[in-house]
Amino acid sequence: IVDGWFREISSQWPGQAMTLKVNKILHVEKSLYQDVLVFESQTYGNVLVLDGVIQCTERDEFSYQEMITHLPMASHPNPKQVLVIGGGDGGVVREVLKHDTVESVVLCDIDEAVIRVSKQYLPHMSSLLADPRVTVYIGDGFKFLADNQNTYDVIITDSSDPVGPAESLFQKPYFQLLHDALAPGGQISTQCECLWIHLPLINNLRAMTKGLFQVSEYAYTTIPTYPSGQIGFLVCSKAEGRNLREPVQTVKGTRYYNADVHRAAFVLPEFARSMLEDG
Ligand code: AAT
Repeated sequence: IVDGWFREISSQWPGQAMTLKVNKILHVEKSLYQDVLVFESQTYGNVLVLDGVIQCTERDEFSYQEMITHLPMASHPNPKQVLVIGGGDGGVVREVLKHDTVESVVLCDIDEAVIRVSKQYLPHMSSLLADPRVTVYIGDGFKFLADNQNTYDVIITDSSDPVGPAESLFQKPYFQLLHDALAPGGQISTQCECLWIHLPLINNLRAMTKGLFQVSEYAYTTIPTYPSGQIGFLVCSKAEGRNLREPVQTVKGTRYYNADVHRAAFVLPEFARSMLEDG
């Protein structure tokens, strides 16, 4: 933080950085896994930062949390058992519980500090972690999956970037574990970075998941406080011929997501479409 401004400088997005005006620093901590910072910003509400990277702000989190959740949930015929890897702020769990079909949600985040500070400073995201349908587990998502097979209808990987504790969550063995942890007909979504900055990474993951799943698609959303104002998701299904682009569930109470936004999220600009679709 320099002169009252937080700057998100990282070699993951060379030569550019989001900057937010800080009103007040609320929490600073070195957890077992990462540097944790929470500050009150001038115009984006409270902001959670891990290892110098913005994870969410109260003003725009709904775009990301709704889209990473409802793209796989609303295109599944009957999602009952749901697993969230990462997502310790609770925002994705809040969105999962908007589906009446859901019987249980397990959240597995590696870092108890994220859950603890989110309960204190991000109540609009974390409050449903106390819902009786929710089980919170602290541990590595990779290890958790290895112990749970053939179980979940939907698995959402709401992870930080592939530098630090989430590195293994962007590699083939992890996607194999995701595949094996799904019940028949199950599907996944994963945080999958930005078309403007990480196209080669996205292309590799897309090609790899096409070999593992029956269907693999890339979709994206707009969000001011993630690098370049955009972030995408890999959405994959174990069900042959499943049309991930078409919602079959209605979702109420959203602010970004609706059925047309769902369909549009899979329509890619030509520079990305030609690379990801034509190979
Ligand atoms: N909900 C939006 C914010 C996130 S949270 C990312 C979470 O992933 C963090 O709480 C972190 O503790 C958790 N995490 C990291 N590695 C692991 C792991 N191996 N197993 C389980 N949880 C993990 C995403 C922000 C995206 C940022 C885009 N630039």
